[in-house]
Amino acid sequence: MITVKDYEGSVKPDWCPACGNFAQLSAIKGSLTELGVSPSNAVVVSGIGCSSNLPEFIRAYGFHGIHGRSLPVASAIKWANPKLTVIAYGGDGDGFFEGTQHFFHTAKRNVDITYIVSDNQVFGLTTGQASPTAQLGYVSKSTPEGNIEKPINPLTFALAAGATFVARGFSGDPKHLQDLVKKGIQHKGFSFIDVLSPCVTFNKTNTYDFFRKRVYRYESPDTGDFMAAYKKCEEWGDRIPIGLLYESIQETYEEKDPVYRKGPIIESPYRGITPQDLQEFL
Ligand SMILES: Cc1ncc(C[n+]2csc(CCOP(=O)(O)OP(=O)(O)O)c2C)c(N)n1
Ligand SMILES: [Mg+2]
Repeated sequence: MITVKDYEGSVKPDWCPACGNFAQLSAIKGSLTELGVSPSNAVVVSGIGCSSNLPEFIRAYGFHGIHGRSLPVASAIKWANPKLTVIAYGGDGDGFFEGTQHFFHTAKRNVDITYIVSDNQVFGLTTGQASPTAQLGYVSKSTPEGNIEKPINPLTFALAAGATFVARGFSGDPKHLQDLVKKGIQHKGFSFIDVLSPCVTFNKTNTYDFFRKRVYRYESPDTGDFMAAYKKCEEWGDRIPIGLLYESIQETYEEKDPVYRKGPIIESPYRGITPQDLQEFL
């Protein structure tokens, strides 16, 4: 039987005490355990940022890549070996700035992976500059007179791109978050979970208290209703819904791709290709 202990790594997280990333690490470990996935069948792929250091802190396969590029790597791993449970993980800067195009296209392709974003509304690792989700007026080193750019909404962005599972969690509600991560992993297709995750060091506006006053658990009466989901995802202000906001079961990229349908790379006869074969081919 798999237990959370099986996922305990020897490297301890170096995040600031009370960083929202701890709840996400715990939700990922807890979900994989609950689903009975063994660490040898789990892969966590990240980009660059405080949050993106997460693969080091979990005893599973990991790939700590380059900024904004977790999704193409995660897709390729899934395509090579579909038996693996693949989770892409990173920050709001990583996903919605440096990696925007990958986010959009991976959602559109409906690759069967789970994408979790630690959305702290800042570039944390580089000491708190305004990120694409930073609120208007947010004062930082990069915006000393306040952010003049309207923040993007990652949820409506994901919906517009064609994501088939769109959810929002909150690091201050770890049980609920773990349930969302579990559902995301179980979903067949691309699942996106944006996690409101306070950066306790640099973001003095969007704190745990800020969110606790506003966040409420929302249960959609019909998660398949796209327009209703879009409207709900736009709700932001005094009240901020968390939960599974949209889900639709559609064919995945893997199911549609004509070459892939003949079998994944792991089962390909060409796996045993020798250097001599390669020379001949060239
Ligand atoms: C291509 C590239 N551009 C910029 C950087 C510098 N950089 C490193 S981390 C980071 C911000 C990370 O922010 P986010 O993804 O939100 O993660 P957080 O640290 O907030 O968890 C930036 C801009 C980089 N490493 N590579
Ligand atoms: Mg960030």
